[in-house]
Amino acid sequence: MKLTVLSGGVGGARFTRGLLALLAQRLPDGAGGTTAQVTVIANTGDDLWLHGVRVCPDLDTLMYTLGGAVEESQGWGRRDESRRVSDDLAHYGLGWEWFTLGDLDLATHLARTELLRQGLTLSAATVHLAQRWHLPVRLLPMSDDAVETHVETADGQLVHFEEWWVRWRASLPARRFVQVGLNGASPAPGVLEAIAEADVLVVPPSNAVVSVGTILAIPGVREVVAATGAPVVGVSPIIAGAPVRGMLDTCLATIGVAAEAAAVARHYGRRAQGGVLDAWLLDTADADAVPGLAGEGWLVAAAPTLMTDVPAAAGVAEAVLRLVDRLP
Ligand code: FO1
Repeated sequence: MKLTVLSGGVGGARFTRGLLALLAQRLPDGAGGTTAQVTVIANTGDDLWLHGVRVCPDLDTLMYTLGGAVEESQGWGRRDESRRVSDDLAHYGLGWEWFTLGDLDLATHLARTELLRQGLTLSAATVHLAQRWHLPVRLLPMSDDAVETHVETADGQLVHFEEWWVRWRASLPARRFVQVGLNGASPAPGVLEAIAEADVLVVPPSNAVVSVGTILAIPGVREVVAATGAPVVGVSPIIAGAPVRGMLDTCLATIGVAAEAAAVARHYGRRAQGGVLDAWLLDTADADAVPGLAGEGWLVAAAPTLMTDVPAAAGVAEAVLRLVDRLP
């Protein structure tokens, strides 16, 4: 069984970790894992250069989470982290106090940058880094070309998404999101095949605008999602009118979409109507939206979707597979 997940950072990583736990029960490989093949296509629009190294927040969150090294209280970064290097860099007046690299995290960025400078693509560098973590998934960047999400602020300035998100906590009024480099970008090797040849394609509760939205914006990706033989199931990133973490509501408002589970479904759209989804899973807190969506032709279900721990995330994955079973 081949499953493909389009993922941003924390939400997609936690969902995928739950999916793997469920698959290990349902399709065990006898060694605690699963015979199912899971491919994760990661958003790289948050990537940035800092201190001369290439930082890939979503790839790293996925790698650390699925590799068992993530700082669970944050959902990103390494466990048992220290900050000796970034503290000392500050004495040189370099870097930002609002976005710092831990010492262990820095090893990842140094390794990635070394591999890139040897001429490896981001995909090849990611394969190399992932081997150390014995990842139970194939981890693909959405593209080997640099695509960076920026925010156009009210005064027409472009601010890198990470600055807008981390430094300003999305408080700078945003006119729109701009994926710098998008037009010349191609899907990374294996991305289109992973979508076209999947038995199940999942859009997890990642940021629908700047994470999943950016992956779908890579030339050629949306068309393959629309055409894949795989059922495409989405999980709402909004619960009871609010994002579980971060400022997705502000991102949605920027593109004129309400911070409601049903509104995000409609934003993605049903494939029968030129959208990208076949089914939508929302939280029990939003069960009142089910009849309306069903009346529009959606296959929709309500289930607990808060991924507080791995069993809870496995429950979300189970609800997704139950929706897959209900598709014609
Ligand atoms: N988030 C923060 O709120 N503060 C930070 O200093 C910070 C540093 C950082 C370094 C590397 C990295 O991969 C992620 C980091 N993040 C930090 C998290 C980052 O903002 C999130 O992973 C992205 O928002 C995901 O899109």
